[in-house]
This record gives sequence, C-alpha cells and structure tokens, in this order.
Amino acid sequence: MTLTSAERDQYEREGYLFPIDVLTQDEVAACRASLEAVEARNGGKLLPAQRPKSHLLFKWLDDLIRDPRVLDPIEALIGPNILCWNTIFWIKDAGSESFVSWHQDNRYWGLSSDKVITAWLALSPARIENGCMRVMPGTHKGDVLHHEDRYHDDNMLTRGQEITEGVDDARAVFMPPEPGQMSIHNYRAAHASGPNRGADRRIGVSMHFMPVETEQVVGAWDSAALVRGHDPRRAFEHTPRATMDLDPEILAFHAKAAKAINDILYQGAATNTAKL
Ligand SMILES: O=C(O)CCC(=O)C(=O)O
Repeated sequence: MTLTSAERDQYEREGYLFPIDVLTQDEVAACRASLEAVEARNGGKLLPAQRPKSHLLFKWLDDLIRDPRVLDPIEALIGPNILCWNTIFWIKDAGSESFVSWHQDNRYWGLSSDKVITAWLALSPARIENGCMRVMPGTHKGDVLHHEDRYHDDNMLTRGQEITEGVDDARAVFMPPEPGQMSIHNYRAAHASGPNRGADRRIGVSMHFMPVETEQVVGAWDSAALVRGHDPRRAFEHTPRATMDLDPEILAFHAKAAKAINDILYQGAATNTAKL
C-alpha cells in the first residue's frame, strides 16, 4: 500500500494517520499465540526486559518490521533507507489500570531526526474502552513541550514522564485500531492512553522507524535493524535476525541492546526503576 497525497498531507499537517490495514486475522492469531506462549513460560507476563527490542525475541516481529504492508507507508513518508530503532510491547490486561501519560518521545530517545515514526499495531481490540492511544494534532511541529517525571506504578512509561502544559484533552483524537491494523504518528506528536475497561487484553506492539541519516546523541552505543535500503554510515549497529522465538544465538545481543535503550531513556532521571 502506498499513501495517497491526501494521506501524506494529513500526516504532515496533523502528525498522525490511521487506520492502516496490515495483518489478516489468521496472522494476528498466530502472533498473539506466539507472544502468549512466551508469557506463559514466565507465569503469564513478559519480563520487563522482554518489552523493548522485542524483534530480537520474536521471529514474527522481526519479519513484521520488514513487511511491505508496514514499510510502504513508512517509506512514503521518510524515504527508502529505513532503520527500525526499537520495538516495544504495550499490554494492558482486561480491567488493568495501566495508562500512558501525555508525552513526546523525541524528548527522551536521543535521536537526532525529526522524522522518526512510531507504527503501533494491534493484536487485540484497542478501542476507546480498551485504552487506545490518543494524539494531540499538530504537536509534532514546534518546540518540545515541558515534561516532568511523575513516577507512578500504573504508568507504563519509564519515569512517568508527563507534559505539564500545552495539551488540551478536548482536542485529542482517539486512534482505535482493530486487530491487525496500525496507526502511525510522528514521535514528536504528544500522545497518551487510558486504562483498559474492556473484556479482552489490549495488546499492541510499537515499531519505531527512522531514516538512516539519524544519529544517537545521548547513548555512546545503540543498535537498529536495517529494514529497507542501504546504510553505509552504520551509526547504529545492525541487529542480528531472530531465526526462532527466543533464539539462543542472539539473546545476549538483545540484553545488551535493551540495556542500552534503557540507559538512554533514563538519562538525567532521578531514579532508574527499570527491572532489566
Ligand atoms: O500503547 C500505548 O498506549 C502508548 C504507546 C506509546 O506511547 C508509543 O508507542 O510511543
């Protein structure tokens, strides 16, 4: 799928686009089963260290970040040479109070580019009652808004970072994908999500794409998957490819890469609460 010029204009103007059809229902079921099999091995949940860089742990996710159904719209917005910096699971069990406070990701990720795109794909219902993402149109333009660290047990963000002024909930747009659909937003766009009041788990996976010209300006070492085109500069070490779920050959690389991202996200924070 390539984007129409109206869709490209909407993304440039508002900072987001949805819904985009990606997976069939059979594919969704297979991905969810693989995820839940790993969760079952841990007593029902992913380990905290298994949430980031998860394309190194799940073969289907390593395939998904290279899938044309995901990448064609991304290429239409950021060009043909694409790195995937990170992939993160965002799981809210049914009835969970977990939430995500209003934030802009460019404040924390140490990435030099304004063009980084988050693609968020649903593996289960992610409607308003399930606590789908909402986005503040237009906030991808202009200065980074002021954030404060407000550590909270139910906040899924590392340090409970929250924008203190400049967002107006009344203007927020909900982005509720059906299972198999994704939304995309510029990582500068302020976004948030509420608790899951629905009957099913809300399972999402975010994939973070950037042009190969991007640099990591906070961490000394970082990694990314080259998912399309060429990357002669190799400012990020290219991640190895999983050949199976929890591929033993690359678990050590995953641990190093997840720790590097964690250190970047907590840079300058008073407390590092990560359980990595
Ligand atoms: O899953 C959510 O509710 C929030 C996800 C998020 O903040 C992101 O993908 O950048």
